[in-house]
Amino acid sequence: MRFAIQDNLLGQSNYKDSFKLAKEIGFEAVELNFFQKELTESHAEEIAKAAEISGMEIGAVCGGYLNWIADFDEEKRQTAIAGVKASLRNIAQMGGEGIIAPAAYGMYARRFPPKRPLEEDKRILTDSLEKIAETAEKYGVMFYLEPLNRYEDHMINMTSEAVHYIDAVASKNVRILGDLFHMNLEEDDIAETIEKYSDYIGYYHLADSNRKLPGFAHLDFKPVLNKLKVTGYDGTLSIECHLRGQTVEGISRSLDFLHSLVK
Ligand code: LER
Ligand code: MN
Repeated sequence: MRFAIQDNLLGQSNYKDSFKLAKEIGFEAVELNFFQKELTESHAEEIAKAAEISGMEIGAVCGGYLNWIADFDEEKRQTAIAGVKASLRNIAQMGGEGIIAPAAYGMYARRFPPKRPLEEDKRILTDSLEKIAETAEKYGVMFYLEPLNRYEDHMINMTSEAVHYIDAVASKNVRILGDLFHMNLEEDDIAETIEKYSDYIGYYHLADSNRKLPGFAHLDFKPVLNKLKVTGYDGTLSIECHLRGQTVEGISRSLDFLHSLVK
């Protein structure tokens, strides 16, 4: 397994400095945060150059497209699919791992009267994923479907709910992303989920219980990292969190904490 961090947490103004700093701290890869932002060819060139100069690996891109792949609005959904496809091509060119996307984000809450029948939700999302899978396979990059907690996404909150789509799409280039912050809110037992769905989960986001740096709050990382170790997880574990005033020193302490648990 390799540890990564999202570039925006490093507080630098360009990719070259971000990658250099991530390397100095001890990360093996950097994940790019492109939340609701398209990743263009020129971004890809700049990122590839920064990776080459710094000797840093490129993780996945979180975002890289506009709207949501299960958007209620058909035109917006098509824009999201086209954006994901274009970014997948650029990501392949820059040597990145793939793209990360939830089904939907902040669109609707299950407390409201149904906006789209569940069966229609499923049909729409499966259709988006099938189209995306084709492109991911063509370019040899990954698409990671990310369950989010109930306050952010009304469609997929638990790993078990995402499994249905991975089976339906049946592509080796489509897998689930397990985000510990969301898992901590939604799963009964994170370690058990990791084991049960080890063939489905291909990437992790790391954050503590309050979505701050791992090791700074009360999520018990020991059984989680131990389970990843014993199940032979060999993918990326990428820090995606908010900072509470911590800078390089805090990030460094967090990485040391994570390393100490997988020794
Ligand atoms: C949003 O809460 C999140 O976890 C991101 O990784 C969205 O893809
Ligand atoms: Mn996440």
